[in-house]
Amino acid sequence: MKNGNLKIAVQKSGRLSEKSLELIEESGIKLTQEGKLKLISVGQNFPVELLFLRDDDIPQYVADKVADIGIVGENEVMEQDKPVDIADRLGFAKCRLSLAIPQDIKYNGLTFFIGKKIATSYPVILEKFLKEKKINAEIHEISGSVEIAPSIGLADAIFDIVSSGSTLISNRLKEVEIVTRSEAVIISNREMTSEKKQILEKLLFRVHSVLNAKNNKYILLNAPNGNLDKIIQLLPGMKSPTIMPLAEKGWSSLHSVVNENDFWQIIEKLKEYGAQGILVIPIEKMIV
Ligand code: PRT
Ligand code: ZN
Repeated sequence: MKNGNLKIAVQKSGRLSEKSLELIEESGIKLTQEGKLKLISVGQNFPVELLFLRDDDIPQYVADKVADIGIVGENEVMEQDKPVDIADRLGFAKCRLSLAIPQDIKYNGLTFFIGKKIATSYPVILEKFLKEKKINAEIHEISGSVEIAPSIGLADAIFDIVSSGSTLISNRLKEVEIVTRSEAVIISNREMTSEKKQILEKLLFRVHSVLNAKNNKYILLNAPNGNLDKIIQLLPGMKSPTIMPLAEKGWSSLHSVVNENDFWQIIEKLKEYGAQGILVIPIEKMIV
């Protein structure tokens, strides 16, 4: 183990673990062990070392330089408020932190919460929000199963992570206010050596090319020459689309890159403009 390795804290087991390791591996980094059973894993072809920890501990460990960077939910970063920087947003483990109340109780705005008891595992985020909104409520901190608090008479409302919303529904609760949103982020220590900063930059470059590739698709199609102009407008690509004449007169083959978000809309238009033989191919890496 070299001292100069960039130490990356990742969640040992939980919602972030698999995607965190996948991202590192897709960035071309080969790790020594099948991570999960071990406490540490080392990059064989890139100077990193992975530390497997509980997600709650990651912001503190990064602030204390036990790890140089970490992959963690933004909610933990906000809650713990440690002196770390957010180096990148990763687009997975997306969720929201919301206030919810029993389904059968009428809700008419934030003033509902005045004088009420709210159960949560995120007291810091909630307190900040209530203060900002000048709502005086009682925060009851509990560490797990927050969603059952109203039904057992422990609280009038809850403040918790919501993703699909099914946990709320099965506990007869309704989401009434979205306080903030969260996704997995890379956090970094604020006093890294220039050597480590360089490794981080290289890593972030790779991570971007993986994330860009996930968000884009390579598209090939045949188009009637009469509509090429309109189709080019639709498919700007990375610079502009590649166009090659087909053996069949009056037709061209066109290659480009499209963003996942606009994908179906673009396909519908392409069909309208007479495109045929449309092939869509995943991209493994995308360097922009
Ligand atoms: O053991 P360790 O402390 O490491 O893990 P943990 O149990 O504290 O965390 P884990 O693995 O459950 O979650 C890690 C991170 O994933 C969180 O900090 C969030 O950033 C993110 N995340 C994304 C979620 C969810 N979605 C999520 N749905 N974390 C928790 N949930 C829970 C939520 O608490 C609620 O009980 O799922 C339930 C709601 O889900 P829906 O789909 O029913 O709405
Ligand atoms: Zn945790």
